[in-house]
Amino acid sequence: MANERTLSIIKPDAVAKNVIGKIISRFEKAELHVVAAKMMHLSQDQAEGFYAEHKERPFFNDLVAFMTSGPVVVQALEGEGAILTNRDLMGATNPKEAEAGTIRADFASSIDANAVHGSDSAASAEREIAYFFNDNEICPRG
Ligand code: RTP
Ligand code: MG
Repeated sequence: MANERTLSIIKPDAVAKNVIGKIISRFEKAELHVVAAKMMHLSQDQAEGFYAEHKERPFFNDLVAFMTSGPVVVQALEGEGAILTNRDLMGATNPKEAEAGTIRADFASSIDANAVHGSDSAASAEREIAYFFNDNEICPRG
């Protein structure tokens, strides 16, 4: 598998539950390395731009309201097959359908407050990492 980068967001519900470390620990155990990170409170424009692909979906306004409801932790993760590895660690979008032991099964409360975001393809990962980080904010592994 190729070395890849993916974008992860620890969403406002998980930050409020004080499980940032527990979630990042799952990435580390799966050999995903944090190569960029910042905590931020997204503006309306930042959240709308980030989720632009969902603009026409019925849940778009709720999604943006939720993502701006409190601080998030945005990270770029790097590792072998990082995009799929992260999606596997996250589990299904709806925590009721997420496999036991996944981040969403363990920490998410609902389909809206579902603890984490992860890029779903190489193209999304590239766009999403560039959306939040300048090149000089990414620290490649030594
Ligand atoms: P994410 O983008 O946050 O990593 O989640 P995902 O790929 O698993 O799900 P996606 O289809 O991209 O949807 C983005 C977020 O929108 C909310 N959602 N609500 N009410 C609904 O039917 C519904 N569907 C999606 C979720 O919070 C999802 O994470
Ligand atoms: Mg998605």
